[in-house]
Amino acid sequence: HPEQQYLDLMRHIWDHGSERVDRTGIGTRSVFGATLRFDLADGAMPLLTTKRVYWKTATREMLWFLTGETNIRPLVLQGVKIWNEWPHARYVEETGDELALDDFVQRIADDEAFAKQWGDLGPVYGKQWVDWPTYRYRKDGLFEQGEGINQVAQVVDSLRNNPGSRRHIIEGWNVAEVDRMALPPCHKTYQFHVADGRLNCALYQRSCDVALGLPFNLWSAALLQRMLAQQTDLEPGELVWMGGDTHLYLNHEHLITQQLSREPQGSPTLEILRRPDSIFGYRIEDFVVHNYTPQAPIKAPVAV
Ligand code: DHF
Ligand code: TMP
Repeated sequence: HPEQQYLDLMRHIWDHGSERVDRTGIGTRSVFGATLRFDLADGAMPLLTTKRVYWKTATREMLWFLTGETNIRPLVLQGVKIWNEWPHARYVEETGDELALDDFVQRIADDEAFAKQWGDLGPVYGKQWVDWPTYRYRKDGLFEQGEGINQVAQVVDSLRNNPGSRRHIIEGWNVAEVDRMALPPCHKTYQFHVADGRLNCALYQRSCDVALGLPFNLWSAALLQRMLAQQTDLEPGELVWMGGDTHLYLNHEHLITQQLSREPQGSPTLEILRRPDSIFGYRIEDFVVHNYTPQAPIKAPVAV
């Protein structure tokens, strides 16, 4: 079963990873460099069955990236909670107001001006993907802002018009702006590749929370690949995931023990019900998952 790769990676890190102190203070066991491969033929998706993965949440996040949005408010209004901790931490730190997370999130939902001031993550994925900033010199020697670059639109264009290219890349790591991001991009580089009428995708993830982040990241990468394949009339090919610092947090032991005691079951597939006019035209209702009968969810705290 393809999911066995994930479970083997988890077991390997837990048994043999180097224990190290990390930014969050929780501590991790970590290996450097890991690869997973998934064949997306016939609708197959890397959706874990050994615990329930909230693929609709991950899908909403992906659609939010594609809008170029970096404020959590649209996610909050859809009930998506996965980015709430980071603006909340910044709010508490900068104001000294010990507002509880739930109250902070409620205020983001209710108060647009508050959300504008405190809900933004900085120029993260969405911004870099569809509006990478450019600058140009004016005649008088001063800089002015040029037009933003839509990397996603450019990749659709290059896949259609120059499929043999080795430059189909979407990059999140804007060196000049990383210090203004709430979290510098983890899934930082996507490269696409066309061979034999199939669209392959490689994702390089510089830092990977294997228990909480990776199940989402695998789904999302495959989803993006499927949408791009549909838009460019290619068959979905292989997803190659590569991790840099690939780790398990020490406070995830209960999740790890429980998940490693389970066996993968069934092969979920994704159906896309409609073909929108553009890569930016997808809606949550367009996606249906078949054959997904996961085992119970396993909750674990996210390291902030
Ligand atoms: N920080 C850390 N330490 N790990 C992450 O995975 C992570 N991911 C981020 C931002 N910062 C991060 C964005 N993605 C969850 C999943 C993905 C995600 C953030 C959080 C998460 O908590 N998942 C839970 C609950 C899902 C839900 O409530 O919908 C899970 O059980 O999958
Ligand atoms: P770092 O910036 O210090 O590497 O911390 C980021 C943490 O978030 C790290 O544990 C990796 C994790 N992460 C994922 O695994 N996937 C994601 O998509 C995101 C945003 C974060």
